[in-house]
Parts: sequence; C-alpha cells; structure tokens
Amino acid sequence: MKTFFSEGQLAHNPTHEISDGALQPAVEIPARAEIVRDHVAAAGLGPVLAPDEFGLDPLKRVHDPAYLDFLASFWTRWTNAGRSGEAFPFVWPVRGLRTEPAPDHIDGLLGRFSFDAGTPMGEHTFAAARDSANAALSAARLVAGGEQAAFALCRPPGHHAAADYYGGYCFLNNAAIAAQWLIDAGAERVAVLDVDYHHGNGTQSIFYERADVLFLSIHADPREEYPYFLGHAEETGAGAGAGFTANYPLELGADWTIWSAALEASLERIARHRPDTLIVSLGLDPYERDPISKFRLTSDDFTRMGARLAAAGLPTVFVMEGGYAVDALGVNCVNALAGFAGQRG
Ligand code: Q9C
Ligand code: ZN
Repeated sequence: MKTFFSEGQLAHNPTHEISDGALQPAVEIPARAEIVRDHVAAAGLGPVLAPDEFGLDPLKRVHDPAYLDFLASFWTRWTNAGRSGEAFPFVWPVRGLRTEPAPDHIDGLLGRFSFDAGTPMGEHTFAAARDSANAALSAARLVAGGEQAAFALCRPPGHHAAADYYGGYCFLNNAAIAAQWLIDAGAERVAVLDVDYHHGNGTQSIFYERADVLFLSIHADPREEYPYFLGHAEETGAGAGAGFTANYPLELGADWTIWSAALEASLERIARHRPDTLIVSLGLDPYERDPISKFRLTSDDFTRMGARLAAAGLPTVFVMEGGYAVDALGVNCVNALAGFAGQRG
C-alpha cells in the first residue's frame, strides 16, 4: 500500500493549546506524523510518496470561499493587528448573534470561522493543511485509478472542520475533500467511515443532506465527550440525505467487544450503500493509552480493525485523523494498515 505524506505538513507546529482551563502543551504536534512515517517505512508497507499539488479548486468544492480566504489571509491580519505567536478565538456568533456582515477585525474573524478555542493557528497552518489535503487527494486519485487501497498520512487532521469553520485541531476536511473529489471524478456513491474516538462533526455536517456520500461514525457519546454538540444516534441525515448518516455513540471505556459490534453494524450499512470507494477516517485515539481519550482498544485491536475493513472488499482510502499517544501511534497505525493488507493478500 502506498502512503502519501509531505514534509510541508510538519510546518504547522503549535506549542500550546487551551485545555482544562489552562494553556497546556499542544498534543497535535509534528512528531505524530513523523513517527507514523518512520513506522510505515520500517514496516515495509510500501513507499512513502510526496503528494501532488491539487490547488484550491478541490478545497472550494467542500469549503466556503470566505473561509478559505480567512485561512489564507490569517497570518497577515494577525500580525497587522500587532500580534505574534499562536492565535485563539474567544468570541463566537452563537444563538441570536449575526454572522453577516462578517467582521473586519481578526478577533471577530477567528470567532466567525471556528467552533472551539482549543485549536492553535500559526503562520504555516494553512500551508500545512493544504499539504495534508493534497495527501488525501493523491490517495483518492490512486484508488480511483484502480489501486485497491492507499494511505493518506494526513496531519493536521480534518474531520472536525466543517464547510466554514475550524476546530478540534482540524482546518481542512481531508476526508470530505477526498470524497467530493471522487464524486467529481465519476464515483456514484462514496462511504466515509470515521473510526476516530471523537465524532466527525465536520464531515457529517458537510454531507448531511446528501444521499451520494454515506457518513458513519463510531465515537464516544457526545453527552460525555468532545465535540459535545453533534454525534447522537438520532442524527440520521436530512432532506435528500435522510438515512445517509449513521452514528454509533459508545460509552466511555468501550473495549473491542463493544467497539467491534458498532463496526459490524457500520459495515452492514455500508454494504447496502454499495459505494464505489470507502474512505476510512482513521483516528488512532480509540487506543487504550491515548492521553485525551477513554476507549480501550489495544494495539492488536487495530490489526483486527484493518482486517475486518479489508473483508468488506471495497477500494479503500485511509485518511489519518487523531491519535495522541505519540510513542504508540506508529505501531497502531501500521497495525491497522497491515491488518488490511494482510487480509486482502
Ligand atoms: N482536555 C481529533 O482527534 N479537546 N481532535 C481536547 C482535552 C479537543 C480531537 C481537550 C479534542 C479534539 C482530530
Ligand atoms: Zn479524535
């Protein structure tokens, strides 16, 4: 299986995040990608290739142009306001407040285009996020061209980013951009299965009213866990997309027995959709020793996960999402991919 990764993705290099009432050391750091890259190479999974540059057009198919303009101009606006270092929003247009007219001041824009204060942004964030999206697009194109699977080593991650807001360490929704690219390249149906510990609120919102892209997510119950405001079982899609979203919120502490039952239910729903391609939003944070998560998957369970996904028999694009136990990230990610490759033979 080929992996796509660009060194440019390392340029987003935050030092701190706002968490638990304090500025804490950032957890979504370049070392996450480096350890996965090194383990993929050492495991002989296949080559690690530089992604191609797809430009802004595939990003515009998913994201609001005003949001992309905000990301592109953020650093200039931030430094022109006399600021330096990492930016955090602190005011949001919630119930009864207006998003239009958009503010001119960078503090207003940060709130307009975000949904949490836990996601540091810096000078190189947009460039790194674009390289991350290019990795997803390169993997999608390879699979559309006939390869049975490919791995996009995306970082920064994407699944919390919606059409016009960032958050949860995510800026561009890599999985959604890949899914839309596949549709635009001629796929009739795509399925996005999100196995990250956190609900994929961004991906869900992007495809909520569409029947061509089925979205499924196995995650910690939002009553108890971030992102708190989306990901309940009764969210099943709307309008033309009614029935094309499926959520499997699980209790904190869920282990492989509980988790794999949700995986089986997801795979049944995916089989009924008959997708041309399966995109797996591959979060490694369901891991038992993840520092910010509370599921109990073991390293061997990721091998089982990969093997079970392979048995679905679909062309598959793996897109990396979260996972913060940095020392174990390489092993867990390679286990999932090798479990898949071993099952496919
Ligand atoms: N005290 C992804 O996994 N909140 N994002 C953490 C910890 C944000 C996770 C708070 C979690 C976002 C891609
Ligand atoms: Zn996560």
